[in-house]
Amino acid sequence: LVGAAPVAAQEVAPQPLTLATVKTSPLLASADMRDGVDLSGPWHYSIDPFRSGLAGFHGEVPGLSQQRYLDLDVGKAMRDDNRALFEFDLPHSPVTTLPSSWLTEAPELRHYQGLMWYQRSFPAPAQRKGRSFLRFGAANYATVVYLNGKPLGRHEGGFTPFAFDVTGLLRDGDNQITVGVDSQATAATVPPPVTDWENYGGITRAVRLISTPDTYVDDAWVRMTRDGKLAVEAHLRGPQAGDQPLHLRIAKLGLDLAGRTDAKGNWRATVAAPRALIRWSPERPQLYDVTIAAGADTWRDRIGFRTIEVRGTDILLNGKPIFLRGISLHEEEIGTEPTRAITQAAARALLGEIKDGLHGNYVRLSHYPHSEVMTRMADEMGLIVWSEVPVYWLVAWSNPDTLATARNMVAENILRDRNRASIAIWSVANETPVTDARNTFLRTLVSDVRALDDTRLVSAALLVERSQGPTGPVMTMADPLADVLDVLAINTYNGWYTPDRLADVPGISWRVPAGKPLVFSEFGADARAGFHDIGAAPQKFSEEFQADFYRATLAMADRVPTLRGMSPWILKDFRSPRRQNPDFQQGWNRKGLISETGERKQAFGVLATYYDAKATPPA
Ligand code: GCB
Repeated sequence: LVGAAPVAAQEVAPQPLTLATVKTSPLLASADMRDGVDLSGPWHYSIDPFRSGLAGFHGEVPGLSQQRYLDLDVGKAMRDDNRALFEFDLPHSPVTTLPSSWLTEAPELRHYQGLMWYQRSFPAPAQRKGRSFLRFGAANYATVVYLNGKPLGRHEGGFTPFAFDVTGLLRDGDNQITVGVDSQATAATVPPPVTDWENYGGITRAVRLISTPDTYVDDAWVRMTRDGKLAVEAHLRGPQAGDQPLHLRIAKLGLDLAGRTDAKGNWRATVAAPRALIRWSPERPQLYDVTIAAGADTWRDRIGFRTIEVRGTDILLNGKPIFLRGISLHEEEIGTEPTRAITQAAARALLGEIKDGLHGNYVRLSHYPHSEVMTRMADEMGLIVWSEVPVYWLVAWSNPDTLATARNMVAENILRDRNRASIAIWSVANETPVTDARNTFLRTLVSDVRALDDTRLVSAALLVERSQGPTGPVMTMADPLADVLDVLAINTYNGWYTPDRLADVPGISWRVPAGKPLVFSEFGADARAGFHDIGAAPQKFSEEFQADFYRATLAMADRVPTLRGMSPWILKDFRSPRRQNPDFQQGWNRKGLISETGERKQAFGVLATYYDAKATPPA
């Protein structure tokens, strides 16, 4: 067979697809509060390891950026001519339930890194008015989307939302959506190929068909400013966006603020905070129903109001110094076969372990933006959040495409979540060895964060150097990025990855910049739940060793004068292909304080007791 296209009856000249970014695509802030049809449920899927559905028959034009687009409306084409050759017959392919990783359906695909096709059909809502959007909560990692065989565009990044305006493209009755998701990380992606977590390729968050009036509120940010006022910024899109009257209302506070957009559809206003306003805090996570009415559209959200700032070495929440009693968390539900499908129940169970079990007030959502289900749950349950992008270990610092990808991720994450009171810290990176190229890259991200959000703190989890001083080990932070961060953060594993004896850990000295608050963004040790060693010096991987490690590290922490919080590594054992010790790990990183099924290890109690004492200072 020579020169025939495998999928398409017709050949179309190669043409680049539009990349969906915050600049090219609708933002649909607070999209989860909008009317729409949830396309979760059964979808057909088909593996495509050679990416033939995107390339020519002989493999020409690889990669998503320059693909030729093909008529993927295979079902229709088959009906028209059943003699045609179609290698991919999605309507007859196996079915999986989305959102989730493909390994939900096919556990043998756990380590498959490549392209997967998904397809389903759905009826367009009858009597459609206004605009329709297809919005993806997240698909990991690179995505190309077709509606009724026509390409809508592509997206890069596995953890942030993107949307396409499909108003003119829906047809009455059945519509067909086809999605190609490529999970393959490369030297240029964010994160790069080597990480310490499971990649979970797939459509991992909800896909929704969202409807709005013709002119709608595309972006809105309602917040408390650093000086305690309420401020709104809104952006309208559509034919009536310019010079449009609108109202911000918070009924419970009796607030009704009228305004008008400028010629470009933008509105900004600030008012004094109503006296009755109760500020959001972990102890009292007060949220308010907020609306912005603009023409036929009403934008909604539930928002808490608080201030977060740094003064000297203190972190102040609502003007009062706070100690962040936290833990780190991967996006994995509790259970033997997690697939990164975070439901409200899963988020509640995980955050409940932190809030009620550990007496915590803080969570580090590592190492990438978690589902909006999770950040909303943190708002509701009262947990302060560290939110992070997957700029992890060694990304291609000198590659301008990689920088562009990371910058867009930062923007997508912030624009999705800047109405969440729980989020206090935006982090731009995790454990990135210092080089000039890395410093330039990360400084760009820090200034992007500040331009998008001047009400929160900026941080990054940094590395430190260990040396031997006259009285014991010395840990030194010598990272020029520290100058541009509000909160310094350090990952430290003395006694686990270092030769230190646990008995010496409390005596370790710390040399960190003196004028800023410091948090330990990580520390931890592996333990297999149920493995005990009650000897005088317990061995690694035992619950006793992990508990001793926590005791020693907490004693060390108590001696660091600028320490203002911590998020040890990690709440729950999580899947990692790097962790193959056959006796203890079996594919899991065992640094959890609970096992994958939720069993609490001894160290859980050690941290819970420590946090309880911090939460209730002696009278
Ligand atoms: C780290 C990384 C984290 C790893 C952890 C570990 O420093 O930030 O992603 O999982 O150590 O367990 O080694």
